Amino acid sequence: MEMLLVLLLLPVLGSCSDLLLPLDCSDIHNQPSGVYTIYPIGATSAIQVYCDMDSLGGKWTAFQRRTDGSVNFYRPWDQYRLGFGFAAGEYWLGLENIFHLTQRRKSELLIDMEDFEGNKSYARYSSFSVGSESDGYRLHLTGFIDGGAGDSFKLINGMKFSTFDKDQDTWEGNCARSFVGAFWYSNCHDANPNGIYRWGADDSLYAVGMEWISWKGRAYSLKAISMKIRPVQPTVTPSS
Ligand SMILES: [Ca+2]
Repeated sequence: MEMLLVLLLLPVLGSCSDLLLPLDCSDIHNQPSGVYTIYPIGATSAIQVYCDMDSLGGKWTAFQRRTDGSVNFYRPWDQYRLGFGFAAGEYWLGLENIFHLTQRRKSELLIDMEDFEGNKSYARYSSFSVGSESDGYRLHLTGFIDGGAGDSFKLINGMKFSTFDKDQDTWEGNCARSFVGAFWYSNCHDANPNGIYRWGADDSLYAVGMEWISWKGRAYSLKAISMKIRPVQPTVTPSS
């Protein structure tokens, strides 16, 4: 009888587990930092991401991660739209995924960074979202909270995303091409997280490195930087 009950319940249990697919890292409970599979756009959208379960309470979904210069970030629009790299190393999650994640859940943003002397710092914003592709993946960012790095994202609120082959910045030139990256450039930047990976202090080419100027200036390329989001009010899973 018990066996029969279990068999009868199996289809129900199966459909329940579909509903519990993690949308982002905040749906993954009591696990260490590392690579997990999330489903930002439903059951057929499985994608691997790095979840930071340690910083400031954890549950952060990294959508950008630079650690060692192993992945080339100077890429065209289509690749920034869909994502590239490796969740265990360096990657960009893709603008379409970031759009869906931040539309479905009101999110905050954390930018963690590290220099080559082992110093760490961060900046945090209490509200972060990205618009649709038809609006150029326009960024909405407010509520700066200083973690020692200062605010180098002052210029990016309201900007559209630009790559070397899609100039949507507010400068007469092409910021992505001139500063060898891809970002929500304005006229052009105070931070270049997707710029060239260089090894610390280097002023040979102006502002092309992975900079965060309010912490290390324009002639210093960071050792590591990561941009992460978390729902402002994490979804509470009803206990059974
Ligand atoms: Ca331009």
